[in-house]
Amino acid sequence: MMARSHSFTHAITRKPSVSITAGLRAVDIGTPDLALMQAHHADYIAALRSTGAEVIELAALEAYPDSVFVEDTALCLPEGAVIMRPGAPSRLGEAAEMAPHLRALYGNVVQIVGADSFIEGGDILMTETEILVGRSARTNAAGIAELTHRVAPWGETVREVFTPPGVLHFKTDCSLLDAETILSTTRLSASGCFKAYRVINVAEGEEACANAIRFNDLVLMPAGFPRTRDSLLTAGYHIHEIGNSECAKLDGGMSCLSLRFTPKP
Ligand code: CIR
Repeated sequence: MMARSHSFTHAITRKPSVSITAGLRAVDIGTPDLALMQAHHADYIAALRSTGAEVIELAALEAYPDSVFVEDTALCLPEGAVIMRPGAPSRLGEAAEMAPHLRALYGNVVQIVGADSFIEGGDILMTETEILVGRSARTNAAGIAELTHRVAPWGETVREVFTPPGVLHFKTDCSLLDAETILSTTRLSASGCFKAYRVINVAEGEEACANAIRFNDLVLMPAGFPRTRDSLLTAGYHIHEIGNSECAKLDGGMSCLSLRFTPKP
C-alpha cells in the first residue's frame, strides 16, 4: 500500500520572484539574496526529481513576494485538494493563483471560503491517519472548523494541536519522517500532541531544522544542523541537505517550498 503521507508522484514549486526581497519576516535578519536562493531552490527541485517524482515548476509571481512558499496555498490529500485562505493579507491572492493548477490534476478541488476563515498549509501536518492543525497568527478557529467540514466527506479527521508561542507555523517545529515517526522541537513535543507517534527531537539549539520533509525515500533537511542530521542518519533515514540560508531570512524551510501529492483525476 502507498504511504499517503510520504509517497508522492508529484510536487509543485514556484520560482522565487525578484520581489522576494520584500517577503514577510518576523524579525529582520537581512534581505535574501535572490541568486543564492535560486541556487538553493534548484538543488531542492533536483532532490525531489531524484526520487522519480514529476516536479511542476510554476512561473514567478512578482505581485506576491512570498509566493515561492507554495505550501501555504493548498492542502493536497489523497482524495482531493483544499485551497487555503492565507491569514497574511499580502498572501491571500496566492491561493487563487494555485487553484487552476490543482484543478488540472485533481477531480476534487474544494476551497476555504468563509470571510472569517483563515488557514495556511504551513499549519497542517498530514499523517497516515489524521490531519493535525495548529492555530497560529495565520490560522484561526474558523479556518480549522471549515477545513474539518470540507474534508469530512473524504473520511478525513482533523485534530487541533498546539503551536508554540512565537513560532510562525505549526510545521515550523515538526515534520513527518514516516508513518510512525515525527521530527519535532522539544518545545512542541512537550505539549504531548504526538503521543500516538514515535518522536525524534531535534538537537538543542538546532530548532531551525525541525521543518524538514520526507519525500519518497529521501528526507530533505536544511544544511547546517549536524547533530540532528547525525541522529537521523543513525535512525536509518536517507538525508539530503539543502542550503536554506536565504529562505530562513523569511521564516521559510523545506516544507513551504512545495506541494507534494499523488493526483487523483
Ligand atoms: C511568510 O511569512 O508567510 C513567509 N515569509 C514564510 C512562509 C513559510 N511557509 C511555511 O513554512 N509553510
